[in-house]
Amino acid sequence: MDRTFLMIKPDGVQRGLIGEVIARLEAKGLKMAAGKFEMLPEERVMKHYAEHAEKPFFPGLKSYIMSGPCFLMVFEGKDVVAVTRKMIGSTNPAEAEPGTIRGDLAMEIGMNVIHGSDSNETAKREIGIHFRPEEIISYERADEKYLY
Ligand code: RTP
Ligand code: MG
Repeated sequence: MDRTFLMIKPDGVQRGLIGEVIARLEAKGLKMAAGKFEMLPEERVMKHYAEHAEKPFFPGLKSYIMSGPCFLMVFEGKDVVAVTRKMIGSTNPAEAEPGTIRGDLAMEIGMNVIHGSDSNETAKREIGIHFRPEEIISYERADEKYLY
């Protein structure tokens, strides 16, 4: 089964949107396989955002992502990376379509509620940065036949 790494960023947590975001993902037919609430240590932020380390927005991004707790998740489902990227919407919430998480719930690029892996390869890397194998749990949901 495909997996992705999703993370509700500090603005999403502080605005009380954890439940709203998880509700959308569950209602879609995706399954949570891991979840935890924590302040990200600097070492994992540097690894997670390595591709952006030299970008001008990186210092702001780093201090924002470490400014409060995040809610980190692994979700499973058929084509879960593509499906969740579509549900999340464009990086800049001003350009994100209505109906998407960013399109409905956010206003600016620096505070766009949620992160989602952008490929299967990235997902594998990001899950490895943030979760130990034993934190990812296999279990049955009552509505398993409606999950893909
Ligand atoms: P994410 O990685 O958080 O899911 O977002 P993304 O793929 O849509 O965007 P990405 O290009 O990977 O950028 C990562 C995060 O950096 C912040 N950013 N700020 N000020 C800027 O121009 C700028 N560009 C990117 C955003 O918070 C973005 O989600
Ligand atoms: Mg990205």
